[in-house]
Amino acid sequence: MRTPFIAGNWKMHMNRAEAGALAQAMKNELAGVPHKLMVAPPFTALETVGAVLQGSNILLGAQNMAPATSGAHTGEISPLMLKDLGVSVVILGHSERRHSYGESDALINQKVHLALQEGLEVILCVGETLEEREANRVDEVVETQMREGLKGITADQLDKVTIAYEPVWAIGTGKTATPDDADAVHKTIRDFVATLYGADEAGKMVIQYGGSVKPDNVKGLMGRDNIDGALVGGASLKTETFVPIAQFDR
Ligand code: G2H
Repeated sequence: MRTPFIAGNWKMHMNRAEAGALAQAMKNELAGVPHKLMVAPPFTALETVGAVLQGSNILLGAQNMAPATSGAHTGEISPLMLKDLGVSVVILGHSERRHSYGESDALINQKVHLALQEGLEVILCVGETLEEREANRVDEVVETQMREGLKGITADQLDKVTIAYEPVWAIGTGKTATPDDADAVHKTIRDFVATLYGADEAGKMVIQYGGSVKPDNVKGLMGRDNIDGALVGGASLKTETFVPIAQFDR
């Protein structure tokens, strides 16, 4: 059985006081939830949120990291700096990084290697644009992102990797893939993990869905065989919406 994994991606929202207050409310309301939980505040609030989450069942995540541990990388954040702040999970290859900041599969692969080497867990995001979906290229796109993103990663290392399927057309748009649409791509992803690493690893792989997950669609999505969790953006910014998502029950 795969443990459901619900993660909040706070993106570029909230100052330290707001983030700390939200983390405190989530810590209180989500104590005892049996799923794996994580929130990824902006870098500037990591220390504050990390301090609040001490002793809670919510992991501290980061939204990105540099492909290097130190040096002349103006504006970047090293995995060592993230670990120093208590971060244990890093989101890599989010579509906003790929599409707004030009991150390539090769760069994302470098980051995946370094994060795992440094003992961080990775959420590797994959997903197609609307144009790619309309051209019937969904499988090809997610398979390429996975093959290239995971290049050189061993089966042993894969235990620390979660895949997040985020169709770009469903991100922050209010459009959600139907449970059928999402489950079909999740199955493609799982089958592809089997091709790369074998059936055992594929069976263990936690695959999150991301893209306008809300309290009223979470149950339908999580009820599907290949959907093991969610990477939640907009709805992770309020307890009223994140708490019911995180508490979902199949
Ligand atoms: C997809 C998701 C979280 P939202 O980016 O990563 O955001 O739930 O706002 O679509």
